[in-house]
Amino acid sequence: MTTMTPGSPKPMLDRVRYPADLRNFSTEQLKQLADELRRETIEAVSITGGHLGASLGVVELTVALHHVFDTPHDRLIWDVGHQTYPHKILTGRRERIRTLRQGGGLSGFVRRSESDYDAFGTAHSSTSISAGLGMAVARDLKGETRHVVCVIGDGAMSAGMAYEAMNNAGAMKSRLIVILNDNDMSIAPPVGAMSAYLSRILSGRSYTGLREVAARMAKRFPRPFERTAKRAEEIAKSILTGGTLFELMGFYYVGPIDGHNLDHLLPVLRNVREAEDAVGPILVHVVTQKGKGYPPAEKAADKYHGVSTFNVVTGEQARPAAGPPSYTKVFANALIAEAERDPAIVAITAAMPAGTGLDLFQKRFPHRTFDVGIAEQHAVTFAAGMACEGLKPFVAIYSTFLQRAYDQVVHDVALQNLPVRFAMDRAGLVGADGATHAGSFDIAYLGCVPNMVLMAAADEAELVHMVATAAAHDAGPIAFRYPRGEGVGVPLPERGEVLPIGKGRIIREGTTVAILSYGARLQECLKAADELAARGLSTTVADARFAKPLDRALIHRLAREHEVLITIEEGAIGGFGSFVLHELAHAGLLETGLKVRPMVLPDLFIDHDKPSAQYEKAGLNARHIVATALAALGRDVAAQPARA
Ligand SMILES: Cc1ncc(C[n+]2csc(CCOP(=O)(O)OP(=O)(O)O)c2C)c(N)n1
Repeated sequence: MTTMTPGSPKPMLDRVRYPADLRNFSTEQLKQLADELRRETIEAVSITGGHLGASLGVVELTVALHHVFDTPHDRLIWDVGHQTYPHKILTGRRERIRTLRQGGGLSGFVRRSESDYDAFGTAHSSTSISAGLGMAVARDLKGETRHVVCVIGDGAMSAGMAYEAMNNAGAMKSRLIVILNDNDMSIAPPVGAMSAYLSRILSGRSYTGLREVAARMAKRFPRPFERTAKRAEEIAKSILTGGTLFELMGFYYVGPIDGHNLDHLLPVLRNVREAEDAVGPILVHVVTQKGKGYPPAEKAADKYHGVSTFNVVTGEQARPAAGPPSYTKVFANALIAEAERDPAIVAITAAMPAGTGLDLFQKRFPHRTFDVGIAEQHAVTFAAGMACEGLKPFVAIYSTFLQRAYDQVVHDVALQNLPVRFAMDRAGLVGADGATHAGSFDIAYLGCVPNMVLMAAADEAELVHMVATAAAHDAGPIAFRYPRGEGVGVPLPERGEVLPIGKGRIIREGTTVAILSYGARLQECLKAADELAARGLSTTVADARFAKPLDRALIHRLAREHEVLITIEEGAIGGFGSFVLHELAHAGLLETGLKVRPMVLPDLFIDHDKPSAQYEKAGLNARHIVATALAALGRDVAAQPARA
């Protein structure tokens, strides 16, 4: 167990700038290095916040992989990539590790643009085996010799993509090494038959000793390797069972192995490296502990999956100052209130019960909550099936993860006009998680699908109404989006009102400039209206509420009665503003001299940073709205707005 004295010396780690520096270390030196690396990781994350638990679970594995394999020539692919802080420290990024997830600093995930050691960019899960197989095939076609190693967690292994890739790799008999990092945790406890299967393998016996693994490998591997293995280890009597599923898929299964024991890990990985040529794809089942070596993490229910900054000695995390409740919490409470009244309401999450607030719903309605694992595609079609039978499913999902289930939304839900409700959290920019987690595209990708109704909450009270509206809407699919973080502090209604479908609302009346907001930039619009008023420009502010169907009467009125019409949304081009332009064009309202200015997220992936800095970069703050209005009117503009 690591004793935590912040800033204590790390002589072995000081000798490592790149993995080449640790290749000649002895096992004892590697053990010390692992201990120091764990401390360095804890100290860094205490300053930055981030995904600590997963990183602590792979410290020894990271050291062993970089010791045994010739990275970056050998390709090391981390699934999700949230466990790579130790990998970053060992691959030339130690000096920058305290900039993790900060503006201009290191990403909290894996990025090809950040380092040659980051073989494949990740953050959304379960892609590693597919990408690794692609690299293995490229290697073979090009006549190269490198190894390809994928590290995938038991949670990530619950997604269909992982099986699609294994199915393909097994059939191709490709030379590929998959390390299954089994810590018996996803973000929440893992769910499903795969998790039960892995537990069964483990419960049948204790960790496989090195001898047993070697014996088993010797038995199955071809002659030259058999001799080496025999020399190295005496043959154990019994061949182990377990891993059958992987073997049926064409993988050679090795394990389970204690992933914190370098005496076991190193020789097994060496053997696997040498034997790979002869046996095709190999799955090494490594057992680790999330949060390993840091008592506060080991004790925490979520094993410190994601933490804010914390005190290294006590493990106490910084708490944000008490403010308005988060949108996530408001959503969960509103859904619970609706479900109290309507027994047909059920809720579905794809491995994100806490992130989506469904942990609260689950406490109240355990039998009406369904965590399907990291399986967004399945979640959507599963909900479609429920809707066929008269249930009222709410799929609570981050906008970015719904991307994965697009065909299911189109083909299984919308085309059959099934009343599935999509509660899309993390709509828009998300701060430290960065571009991979931003909800930028849902307005565009859902807005073009027939039968969909789309809403966006301007504040947390609106969100309560939208939950009620979605619950009442049985005519077809409906989706509502709301941002990450806390609400704006408006009073919450006692009970959600069912909103008239396709109707917006005027918040403030004016005559010259009209700002039509879709979603939570409304507060910035109101600030902008104040500033414009201070410059003598009378401004109307409206909240569209719906992107589909559009409130055509409202749009026509704003177009006819103002000189400038600005639309604003926290989404990419192709969304609400595009729909409004389309409407205006067909209504002949673009020929009237009206100046229309759609404001959207710029056409770039916005890196991790503080949300305020991200909005500044996106050009979606009050001052940008003001500048856009002034520019449209040909007035002097101090600040130029960012454009898509
Ligand atoms: C497609 C997708 N859905 C959901 C998530 C959110 N998510 C991030 S990590 C994680 C759990 C991963 O569990 P596991 O693979 O076991 O890794 P561990 O954190 O336990 O090391 C989830 C659900 C994601 N990154 N990608």
